Amino acid sequence: MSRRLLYLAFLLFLNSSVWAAPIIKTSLNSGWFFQQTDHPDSTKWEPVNVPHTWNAKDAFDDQRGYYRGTGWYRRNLYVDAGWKGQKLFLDFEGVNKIATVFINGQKVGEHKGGYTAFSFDISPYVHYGSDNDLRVEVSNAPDPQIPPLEADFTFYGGIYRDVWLKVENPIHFAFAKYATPAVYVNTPQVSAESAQVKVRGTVRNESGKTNRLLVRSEIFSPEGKLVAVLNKVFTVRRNSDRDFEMVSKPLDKPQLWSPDAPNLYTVKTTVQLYHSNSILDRVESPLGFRWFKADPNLGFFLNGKPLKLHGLNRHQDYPGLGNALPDDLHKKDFELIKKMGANFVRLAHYPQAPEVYRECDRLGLLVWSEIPVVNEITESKEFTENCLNMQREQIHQTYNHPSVVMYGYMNEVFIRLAYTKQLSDSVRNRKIKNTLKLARELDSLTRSEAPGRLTVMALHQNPIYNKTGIADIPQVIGWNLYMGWYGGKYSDLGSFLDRQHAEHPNRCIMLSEYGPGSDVRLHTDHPEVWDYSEEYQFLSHASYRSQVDERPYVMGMAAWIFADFGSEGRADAIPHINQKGLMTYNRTPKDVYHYYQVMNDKLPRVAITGTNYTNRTYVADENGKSKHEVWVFTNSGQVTLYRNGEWINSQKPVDGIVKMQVPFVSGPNKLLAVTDMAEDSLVVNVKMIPRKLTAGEFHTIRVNVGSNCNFHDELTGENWIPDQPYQPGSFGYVGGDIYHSVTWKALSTQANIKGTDDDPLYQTMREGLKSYRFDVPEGCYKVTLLFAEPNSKAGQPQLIYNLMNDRAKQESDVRSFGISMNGEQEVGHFNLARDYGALRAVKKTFVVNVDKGEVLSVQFLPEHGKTLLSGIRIEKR
Ligand code: GCB
Repeated sequence: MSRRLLYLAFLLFLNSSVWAAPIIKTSLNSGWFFQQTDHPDSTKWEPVNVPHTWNAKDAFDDQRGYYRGTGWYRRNLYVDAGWKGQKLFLDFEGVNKIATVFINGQKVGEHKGGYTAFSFDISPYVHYGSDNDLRVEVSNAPDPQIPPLEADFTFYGGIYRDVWLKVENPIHFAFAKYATPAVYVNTPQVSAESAQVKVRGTVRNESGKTNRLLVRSEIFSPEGKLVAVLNKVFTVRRNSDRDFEMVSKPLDKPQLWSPDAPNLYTVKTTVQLYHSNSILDRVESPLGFRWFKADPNLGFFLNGKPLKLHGLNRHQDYPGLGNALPDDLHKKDFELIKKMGANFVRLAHYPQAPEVYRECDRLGLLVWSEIPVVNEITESKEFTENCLNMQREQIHQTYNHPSVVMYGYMNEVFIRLAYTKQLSDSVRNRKIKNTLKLARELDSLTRSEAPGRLTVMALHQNPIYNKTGIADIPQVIGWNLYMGWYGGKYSDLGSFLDRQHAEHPNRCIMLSEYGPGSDVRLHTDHPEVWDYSEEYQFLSHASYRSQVDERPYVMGMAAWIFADFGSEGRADAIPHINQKGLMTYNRTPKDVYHYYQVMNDKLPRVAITGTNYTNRTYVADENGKSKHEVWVFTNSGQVTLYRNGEWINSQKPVDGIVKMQVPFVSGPNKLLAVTDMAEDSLVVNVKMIPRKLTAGEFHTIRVNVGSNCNFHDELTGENWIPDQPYQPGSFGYVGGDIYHSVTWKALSTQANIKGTDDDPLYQTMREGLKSYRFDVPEGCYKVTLLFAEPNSKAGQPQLIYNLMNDRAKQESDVRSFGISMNGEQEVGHFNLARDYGALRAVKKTFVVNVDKGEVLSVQFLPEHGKTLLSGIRIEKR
């Protein structure tokens, strides 16, 4: 053969062995236009890209609520003339929560549920070789038929995950039904010695002709080596589907998948005409060789060995973006989770982006994935169908991921019922019966669609789950326990778990949520429940960790939660944000994150708490120093602490923690913690306020009145130090009590304080105080007082029946008082509610001269109700 002919033959060979037609998968994320309205107006389109949500801003503003309604998206879709005869699909990875897709004005389909993917065949609707008008109507309006009905997170609306266009050969793996290619991979037999791989699926033939087809799966090792090939030949009649199934011969010594060694194989499955090498469709699936089980006495086992699950829960939002995250940010989160040493993640409370599961496979994170049936159900056929369908979608879409070990379907499903007092017994019993019925249906669907995975449900701390028997339905029970926050003490955890284990010895249990809220701006030497200090959060997590680790029957624990997240109705120290994160909303690690990182590490580690508290203001003692506890945590032995090179103390850790008194000096304090094998250092800069305010030069004092916490204003770098009773020569309050919110008995208002970002400063206060005193040297001072009226109903017109109700009356009472400085009345009839409204930050500054022999005393003179004060700042001019 001449060289020319050879070349031609080579070209022919290339042509026939690659693709019959291009299989195109291309993102459609750019070039959209959006309108937040029921009825789009042709002039008002705003350009956007997806991922997109319309609630990124309004779920965080000072108004109550956020837009829950309709939004319209549109974009042009040019359809190539060459695609005629192919199948065109639009894939949406997630739209919250009802999406209706139109092409050129014709309805293509509708999808219900905000957290699973869907796919529509648009081939019949498009014009080839021409522009097409693609529109999506989206609604996140409350809908009693679609879970979640209510929950402690924001239901951001929009096309908030990626959108894809796929162009496929008419013969392809069936996928539109569950938006996932119908190729399912599992391991019917797997051990360290050998494993078998089963590949099953469905081929759809929309070619108009009956065809003989070859399906081939190639299994590649983590290093990319081809280790097995499976083939199946069959005929598919025209316009029909055909299922296939292939099982490999045992593969010797598979590399097992685990958190320590996430060895990931790949299965490449193709379909082609039997008599041609042309590949018509192909799918790549991850494959991990692993097996697991849960044991009621011995906990969780992976690959035959016990493995305590140590991890966390994760929500999917981010500052400024709401839930509309690019994949890179999902990836970043999971890398941070892995870096913390976690081996387990609960995807709360809904299926997350496809990238998330890929990352968990890659990084070696065991996953609990669940559908968003939260707090309560609707007793209807439609709701049941929507739940079942969501669970089917979740399972089909995540089936091949070795990381997924548990499928959940309910979170605290009786919490609404437990808090609704006025129900008659018959209604209550009916609701319970219907919830159990739904749980059974979801559980059996899960077991049949995902055999080998564990079914799971999360419960809140209430006997109703045991009494009704709902806790006996799934294979694993997760307890969401907030002892030491919503009630009780954090040391109560172990006894609760022991009781559960004793009373239900055949049940596999784990801790699926726990942990207090915290704010990196709040720090204290005297942590208390609800103070939002990092210190309280730290102590509580450390105690939970040792209580779980001491109990082999507890499968593991998942902290609530990886990072702070948007929950519009909340009023933590940052409004609209649930602050129980191990990281802040913008992913700054809190002490607890470092704590888990150290405890999860197999290598010796030690770390000092307070990485977000390195600039401090302390009041000096007689020696000009200030003694405070420093906490060090370690997974290894004795810890020695040095301050600026000076030996402070050596101690053995208890539950991984040592606490040592350190006399801080003014200026930098370099703390160095050393164990046999590891060390950590932290530089703490201290501004010292002299004990006697007349000693030395006086500048400024800022006091976070009514609080045990130092508040660090991130913008100005100022510290507002904790409150103290008056001490002669120094400063402090005279009289009054710490304000406690009526609803939560919390230390603070638990309300959004409008007009400030420094909510914690205003949320805590003293009520009924007589005066605030500073024994300052003579001079001219600027005195700034901070207030917020805590009673949300104060100053509102009263309904007559409220007068009968003491609490309502007390709440609505008009508070007024006078303020005087060193005996001179400055303000009378000061009425916060009348002049500023309730829950609004108010600052009042006075200029006061302190003469020789005088001190500075701010007096509060009650007129109606109690006096109050949230903060006070004294600056020498
Ligand atoms: C829970 C819920 C979770 C909440 C959490 C909390 O038990 O399952 O959705 O966000 O408590 O912070 O109160």
